[in-house]
Amino acid sequence: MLLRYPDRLPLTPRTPRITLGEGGTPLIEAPSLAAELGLGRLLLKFEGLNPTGSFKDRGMVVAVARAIEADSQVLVCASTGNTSASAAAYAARFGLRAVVVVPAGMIASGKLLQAQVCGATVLAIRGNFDRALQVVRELAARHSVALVNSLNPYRIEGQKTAAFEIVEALGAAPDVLSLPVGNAGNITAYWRGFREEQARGRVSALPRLLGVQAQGAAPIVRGRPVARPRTVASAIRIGNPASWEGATLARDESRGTIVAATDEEILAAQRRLASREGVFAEPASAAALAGVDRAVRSGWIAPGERVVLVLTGHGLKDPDAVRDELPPPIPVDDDPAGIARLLEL
Ligand code: AN7
Repeated sequence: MLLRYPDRLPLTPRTPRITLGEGGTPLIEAPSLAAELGLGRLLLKFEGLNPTGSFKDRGMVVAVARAIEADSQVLVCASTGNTSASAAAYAARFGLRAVVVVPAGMIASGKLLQAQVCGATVLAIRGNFDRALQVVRELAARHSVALVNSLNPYRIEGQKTAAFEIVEALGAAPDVLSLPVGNAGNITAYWRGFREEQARGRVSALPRLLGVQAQGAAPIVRGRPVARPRTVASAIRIGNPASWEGATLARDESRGTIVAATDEEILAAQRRLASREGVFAEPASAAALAGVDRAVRSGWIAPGERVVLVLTGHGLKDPDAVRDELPPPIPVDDDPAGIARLLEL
């Protein structure tokens, strides 16, 4: 990504052009869901296909490159899971130490394993993500470590490249771009990316942004912080987003909206994406579809519009979120004739 967009990212001649192969994710046509929802087109920007399985790699690579350039030895972040997996991977590959602070017992099993297997120091605090973020901010203010949360401006800069890719693929911006909102860095980044495309004359019309929070963790929808955020979508279990202002600016300038989806709607959307389109995204990502479903029903999205869903993370990161919802495998004898009868072939 640093090689692909050197003049559109905050790099200096001394910034190492590192990569784990992030970016360049596919924009996948979702014809069944488009027909069901009455949309002109529905496309899935599948960010789960980044090297650590989430969009975080786009910003992490820039933040880590600049940290290396500044001679930092230690990366620090608070995380609901994906940021820690990404920081751990880039630290492992590029010879840095990673220290990640997570809310104890609150992060998806796959994400925790990713950080551990890459050799990060994983610290679990009693308290939620918002508290973990306060802790690492204080740590970074007092010690010489590189903070790689999205408060780090290089993270947002890297993440905006996803908007460039969507414009390249479509030759225009979609009518609506839907994405989950947690700490609100990504919605801020997409808006910046689309605005930059407009400034370069690549698009005339900009998309309306549809941000989706989980009902139990919807501070922006409610207009005030949520002290004890709760949702099955652990990635976006955030009560006081760091980029709150960026999100409301993106919403208002794009004539967009930020809505809440219930856990039930999120899990149903996750199953629907997988069973109709074969794309397995984590619950937070599926919130983007739950939001579109609501917006279609309320009339905020008109029939025939062209919509892009940002699927921010891979479903395999969080098997526990779906396991209980699924029927178990059917036990059978190793007998082809019996199996054929069972299947009514
Ligand atoms: C899959 O990893 O905050 O609104 O610490 O992992 O930019 O925060 C993750 C957030 C959406 C929300 N989807 O993005 C973290 C973390 C997935 C995520 C979000 C996250 P932001």
